[in-house]
Amino acid sequence: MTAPLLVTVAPTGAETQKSDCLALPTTLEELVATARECEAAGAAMVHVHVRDHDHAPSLEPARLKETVAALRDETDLVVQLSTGGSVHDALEDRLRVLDAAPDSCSLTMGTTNFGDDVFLNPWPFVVELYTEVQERGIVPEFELFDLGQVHALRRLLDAHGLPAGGKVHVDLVMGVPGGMAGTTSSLVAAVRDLPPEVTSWSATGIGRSTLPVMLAALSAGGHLRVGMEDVLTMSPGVPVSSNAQLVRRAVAAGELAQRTPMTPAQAREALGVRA
Ligand code: KMH
Ligand code: ZN
Repeated sequence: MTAPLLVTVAPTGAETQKSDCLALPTTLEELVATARECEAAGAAMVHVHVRDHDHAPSLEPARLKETVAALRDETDLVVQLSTGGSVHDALEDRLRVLDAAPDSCSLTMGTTNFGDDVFLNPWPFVVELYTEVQERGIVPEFELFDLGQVHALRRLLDAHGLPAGGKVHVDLVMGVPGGMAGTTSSLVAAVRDLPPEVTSWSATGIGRSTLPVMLAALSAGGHLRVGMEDVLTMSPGVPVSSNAQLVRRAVAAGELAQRTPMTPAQAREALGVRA
């Protein structure tokens, strides 16, 4: 086996209704159980969106803190909170996510059409979020939904320097209706133009682009994000039964590419997350 493979699981997201998918982990108990199963299956990081008692997306500070604490108690996973929230969340609520002091947080590099909605990330918000994470020692994962955001990352790093921990990790989120296509050619174009400061990158393909993006990322030496935030079927008409099923498939694909899953400790080191 050669280069270790970071597998991140995004178990819940903010755009799928529990009523449309009962296997979606929306309670704290379900989330923790999922995280434990995914860790056992080879995930090293969890990308977290929380839900309220009605299973609706929530950025309530106490709920976020409780979730970070529970995931730290019950797993060794690197805990990454979403600052993207849902397409309906206010920017100030998304900034307040940092008060829950996760190991890592997502940080999207620009505004993207998101189906019929808009995922809003104006430049001043991106800069404010980045400045805050630098000050608080939270390691960002730069989420790139579009090729223009590759260049926005270059602009950010040029103007504001490196994140805490000195590493720069990127996740290409591909195949969102409104963003870059989930294809090998888009992945190659994005990876080719990543700024030189980037130390690691992963990719995830939404919906039917999941497998093409996974295979393209592995062949290009990247890492993987998988999970029910991004895809709800294993193949056309076959629903995903659990997040661990998706992690197991990613680990198996990694093994074919002679990549061993990173442990959470290896992931901390690779991402510059403090122990
Ligand atoms: N729910 C999407 C609009 C992130 O977590 O940072 C945004 C999202 C990205 O999921
Ligand atoms: Zn997310």
